[in-house]
Amino acid sequence: MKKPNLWLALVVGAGFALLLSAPLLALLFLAYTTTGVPFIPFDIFDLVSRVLPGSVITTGIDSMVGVINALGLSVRENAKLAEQAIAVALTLGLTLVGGAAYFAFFRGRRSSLFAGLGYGLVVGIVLGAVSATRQGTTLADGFWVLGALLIWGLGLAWLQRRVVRTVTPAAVTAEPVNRRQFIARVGSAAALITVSGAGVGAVLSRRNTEEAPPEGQLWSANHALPNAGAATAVVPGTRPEYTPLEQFYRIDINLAPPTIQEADWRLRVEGLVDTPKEYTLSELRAYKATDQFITMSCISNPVGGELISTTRWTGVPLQNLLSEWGLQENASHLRISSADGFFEYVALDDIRNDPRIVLAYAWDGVPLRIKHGFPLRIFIPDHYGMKQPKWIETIEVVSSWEPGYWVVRSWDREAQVRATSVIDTVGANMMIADAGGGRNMKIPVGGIAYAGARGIRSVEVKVDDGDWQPAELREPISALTWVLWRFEWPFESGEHTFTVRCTDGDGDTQLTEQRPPHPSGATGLNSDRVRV
Ligand SMILES: Nc1nc2c(c(=O)[nH]1)N[C@H]1C(S)=C(S)[C@@H](COP(=O)(O)O)O[C@H]1N2
Ligand SMILES: [Mo]
Repeated sequence: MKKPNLWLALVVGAGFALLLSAPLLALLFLAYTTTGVPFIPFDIFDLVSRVLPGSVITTGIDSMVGVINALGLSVRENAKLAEQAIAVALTLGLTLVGGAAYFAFFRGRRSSLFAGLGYGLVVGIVLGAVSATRQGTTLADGFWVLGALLIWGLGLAWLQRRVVRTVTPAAVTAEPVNRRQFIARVGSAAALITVSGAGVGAVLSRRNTEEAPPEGQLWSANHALPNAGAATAVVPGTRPEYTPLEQFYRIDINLAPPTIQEADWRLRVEGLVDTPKEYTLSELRAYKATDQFITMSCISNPVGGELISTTRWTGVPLQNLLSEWGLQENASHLRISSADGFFEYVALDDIRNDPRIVLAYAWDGVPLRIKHGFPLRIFIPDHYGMKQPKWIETIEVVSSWEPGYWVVRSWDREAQVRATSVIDTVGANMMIADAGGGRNMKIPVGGIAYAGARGIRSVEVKVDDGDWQPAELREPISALTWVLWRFEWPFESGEHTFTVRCTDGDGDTQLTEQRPPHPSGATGLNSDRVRV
């Protein structure tokens, strides 16, 4: 007798794998949000993105950002979600392939339940290893994943036995249950479990990660900004000068941040020191702290992008701790490593020369949020975020520089912030009467300019092909933040293109050549075409 069609077996196998894997993933997601056990799709995704060459990842990120932008969504709010969706889709895709292969292999006969268990065991060992290799996971996490895959294999075998189109007449008659009815029943159970598990999980994860800011405790709720009396007013429509914490951009190598309990956490100092140290968070808090208003930007921020934010950081100047460690003679750098596997190198000379380099534990007067590096992160002026680890656990004193996490992946060694300026708003409906009482009306144009710790010396605006004209600079919150600017343009109706450029505190005008973020940060002019 002929075996049943191979293609049919593949399609049926993929279909049942979907009915099995979707609810299983939903339940695993629920377990992940409630108990913190690993969620396989995130681990697979994180592993894949860690082993793929930097160029592939960069292309991937760029196209994702492109799609999000094309959909008119905010990259800041949706990038992580999009990545998580990709991770789940990738995993579902893998299980479809696995199911199809299984059904194809056993086409025309019933697989035994043991075959399914064995299949689950093999895949489970591989994926369990993927989850267990991740930093901060235990052997128990590996077994959790293995267990999930054993259930998956068993389920696959059970489904295969129920629906296999057997070729022996005896088996056909021994299969009285209507196949269509069976599929309908499995399908609706799968849909129900998937929707409810994923739904509850999503609600819980939202609640877990969106630690509501203790509003009243925020520094900004009770204080005016240092530049509150600035002479130049903000043009309405400009982004907030001081970023609300929940709007602070976020970039992590992993899909989910490591959750660290303060009681278990220590900052370890080791390597080329006479006195290895361990600090608790309260010990660090006991040092004299500094408060700095800082703008931080991601090197992946496109010109005019949202991956840039400003708030007030509180922490200990790192140079004040050095004397406690007994640095050995050949010590030259610190290797700072994080709970998520991220790491970077900082030169001791930079730390000795710059009291602005801090180990920060608070933002806007409250402890760092989990997503943003709780309990400890570093700030290094004038450099992009990729040089500044969050979730710091270990400082190893070493005798040479090595490339850090993103430098290994082909991003700039120095990652010094590039000067950039952005038009946030052209106030087409905000006519201002001429100060002289004349009949000429003006339109306010506003935005930001930022050049790391170098500050901004001037901002100029060009309308269409006209000359560069100076904008007014608003006194910044601090020397480490962006500068808001304002330009009043004598109104002329029609369609116009506004372009902005800035010059940094060293007198260098921003680069005008259009370059993408990779590898050294985006350059080019920002412009805005508006009908007025
Ligand atoms: N441990 C750790 N630190 C990290 C990262 C990370 O993925 N892991 N990302 C870096 C990058 S690329 C940036 S831009 C900033 C972002 O900080 P934020 O998410 O608080 O805005 O953190 C930096 N520090
Ligand atoms: Mo970044």
